[in-house]
Amino acid sequence: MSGNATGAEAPTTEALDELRRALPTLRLLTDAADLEHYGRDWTRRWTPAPLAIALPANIEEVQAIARWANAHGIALVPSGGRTGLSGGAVAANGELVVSFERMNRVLDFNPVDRILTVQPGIALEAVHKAAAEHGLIYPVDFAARGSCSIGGNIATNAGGIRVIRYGNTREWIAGVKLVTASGDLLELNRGLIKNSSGYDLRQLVIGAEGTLGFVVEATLRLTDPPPASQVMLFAVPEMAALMRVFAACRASLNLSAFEFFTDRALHHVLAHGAQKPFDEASPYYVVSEFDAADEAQQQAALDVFERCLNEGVVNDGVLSQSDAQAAALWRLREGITESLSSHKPYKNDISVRISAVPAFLDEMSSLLTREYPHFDVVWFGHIGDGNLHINVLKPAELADADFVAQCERVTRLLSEVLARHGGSISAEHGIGLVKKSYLAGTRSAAEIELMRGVRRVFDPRGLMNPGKLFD
Ligand code: 2HG
Ligand code: ZN
Repeated sequence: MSGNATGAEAPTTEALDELRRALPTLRLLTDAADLEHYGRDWTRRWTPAPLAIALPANIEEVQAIARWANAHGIALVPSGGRTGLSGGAVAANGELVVSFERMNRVLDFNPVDRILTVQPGIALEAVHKAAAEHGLIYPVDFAARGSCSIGGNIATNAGGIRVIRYGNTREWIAGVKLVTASGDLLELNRGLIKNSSGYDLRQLVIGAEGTLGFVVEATLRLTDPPPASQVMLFAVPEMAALMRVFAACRASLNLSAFEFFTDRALHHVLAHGAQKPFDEASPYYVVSEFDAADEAQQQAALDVFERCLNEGVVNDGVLSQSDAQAAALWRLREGITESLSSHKPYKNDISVRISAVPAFLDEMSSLLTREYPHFDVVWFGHIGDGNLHINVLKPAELADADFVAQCERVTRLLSEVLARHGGSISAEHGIGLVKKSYLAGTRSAAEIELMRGVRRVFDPRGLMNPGKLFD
């Protein structure tokens, strides 16, 4: 199509040329393959169509990009590892993608403050390694650790498999530097432990999905490594037993993870090469990890297992005897997402309070059985935090759009059940494009109006990741 046909192409081409002139060292990509690669995350519902991809090397370049975008009214989409599952990093409307891929270094470690300062494009796993070099840990962890970036973790307040002990990302962010829509640089909290000086803008930015500005540096709190641990896999005979096993584990063990999955999840992960844990199938499984540094703690785990067996809330169990065995048990849980990806799953990521889990599970399970009689529905997740993942697999013969439409109808019903149980439509993946039409089931109209107001103050023209979270 020629530039004259819509009248829209020429101004953006000129604007890009101006950006090139203003920042001659800025890396800019415009090849079709790059636009496609950087224009989307792990969701596959939208066709990427960004204007171009900028790969800044430093904060000054990000500031200059924001000023340029403001001058030309061009929207910006931040991009980290693009492992997001809510469309938060999708660029489908001629936006400039700002990839933090080149800003991926550790900048500083302070042993007295026990903080690590990093650039936003660093992978979570690289943060783990950097912390380990100093004999410490950054405790937020999940399966996408090798590819996801800290910037993305902050944008979604990522949770993962250790929340039960350590909390979500926001607990570990001691400070962020933020480039705002106007190109200003804010230093939020500066690593302080105590700072009672008004609104905590750092916390506002965490979980804002890039809509209040882009994080260009983060200061992460580190902590001591945990004692030696063991992993136990339980086979659980019925849904109602899951939270009874949790109560038994929590009462006697120092838990660092309590995760569950169903037989359908196990089926897919085994088909993907994992090792079968039990001869007999059970409808539910739990992976728990707990401190097992001495004989007393190890014995406590065996006692819990025995009690659960006697009470009939578990059928069977495996206790890891080595790191390799622990890793094999974890693979059964952590390999689920990958094992499902070829089935184009429709995903829910929902939460309720721990105390509400049993009643919510009952209602949710009747809803899903009734509404999805013919689909393969896979449940798993962080049940010890009240966070469940539901993946509905697309039958091969069904068109993508029809499948999504059917699942959206059920999500609306699910959102009503969640509202009745005081839950959230997004526990840890963010709202992005995927869940914005359900936000009103989780947040009140007054809250959403205030959020919009905050957004207007930070970004009056709505150029920072527009269309994500809300319109
Ligand atoms: C997990 O807990 C991730 O494994 C991904 O949050 C969940 O694929 C999903 O639905
Ligand atoms: Zn998860």
